[in-house]
Amino acid sequence: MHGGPHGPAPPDLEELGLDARVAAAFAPFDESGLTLGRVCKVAKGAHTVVTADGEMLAEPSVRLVKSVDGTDGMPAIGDWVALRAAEGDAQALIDAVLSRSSAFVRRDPGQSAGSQVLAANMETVLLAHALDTPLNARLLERELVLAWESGATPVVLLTKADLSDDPDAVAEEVRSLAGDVAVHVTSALDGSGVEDVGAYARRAHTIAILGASGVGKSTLINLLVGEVVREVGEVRETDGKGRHTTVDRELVVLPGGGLVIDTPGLRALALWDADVGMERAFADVYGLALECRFRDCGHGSEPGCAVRAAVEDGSLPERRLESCLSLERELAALEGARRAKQRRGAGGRGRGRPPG
Ligand SMILES: Nc1nc2c(ncn2[C@@H]2O[C@H](COP(=O)(O)OP(=O)(O)OP(=O)(O)O)[C@@H](O)[C@H]2O)c(=O)[nH]1
Ligand SMILES: [Mg+2]
Ligand SMILES: [Zn+2]
Repeated sequence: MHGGPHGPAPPDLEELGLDARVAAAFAPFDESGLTLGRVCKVAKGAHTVVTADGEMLAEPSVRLVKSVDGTDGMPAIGDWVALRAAEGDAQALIDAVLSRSSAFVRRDPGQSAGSQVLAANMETVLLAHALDTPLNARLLERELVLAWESGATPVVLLTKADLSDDPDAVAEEVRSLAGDVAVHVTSALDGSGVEDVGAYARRAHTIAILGASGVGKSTLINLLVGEVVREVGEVRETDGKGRHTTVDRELVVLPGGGLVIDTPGLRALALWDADVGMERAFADVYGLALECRFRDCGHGSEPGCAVRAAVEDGSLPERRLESCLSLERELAALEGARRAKQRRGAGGRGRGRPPG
């Protein structure tokens, strides 16, 4: 983590977001003599945790690894954790991950039916898209679903305004699929819009910036801090694939006292649990579905389908319905994969829940 310009004062955990909720979650661990800390860096699987005594390297304890089911119980950037102090040269051990106020979770690309927390305990999730390429609306829709599901408030950032002829047109396009989510247009070249983004990182509040590689996440963080604390990519022709500059996750302290999480560029964003997120992100579709004659209407050829009627009269873009149905199918497939995994777990090694 990068501190302010005033040298190594002992960290004030309240400045880092410690509040009554976290304190209450930590209380039982406090009684067992554990130390409270916040994960401020995750690099190649190594965790750095900031405590009232300063920063230290820490690794998940065997107890934690054994007790969590899947990866989303493992410590992620922004997590509050209970630490067991190191003995000798050993690293401190993370014994528990405290319950999260919010978490941006995707399906783990490396695991068939596991999940992965990309950032935790933030008030705002900034979804960054660059204006030098056409808007990837399908990706933005996914991001919005998971951002709403996270429990934090989504905000859309359109970066590189200097490379676009008509940022307003793209902002309009975003509004058409993001509902009443705030949209901000920024340019690192002249700094426009940056202050508005910084306003989300009020003292002790955490914001997380997510988006594809090369959209300018780290550049924006450097502008917010006022100095280069995060490496940024070279200027290059866009090849559509992006070259990943940021490979670690870091919680950066801003001069005004807020916190911002920088993450590596997203390559894939498969859905994880997202019922709440779907209802928020597709409130237009679900609102119409309430008027369908059949409660289980699939919005196909059923009679009395209010959603189809809205597509036909032009009030609901067909593309929007297609996105919603396709994400619903993805969630159904995920549910199937999870059930299959549970069955495998329940057989063979006998770790499943007892019957009944
Ligand atoms: N013209 C222009 N270039 C920008 C702007 N913001 C960022 N860039 C450039 O875009 C490139 C990528 O910026 P980064 O900040 O490294 O992007 P990132 O989103 O952090 O990328 P990853 O770390 O790979 O995920 C760099 O060359 C930046 O200088 C902007 O507003 N305008
Ligand atoms: Mg970066
Ligand atoms: Zn219907």
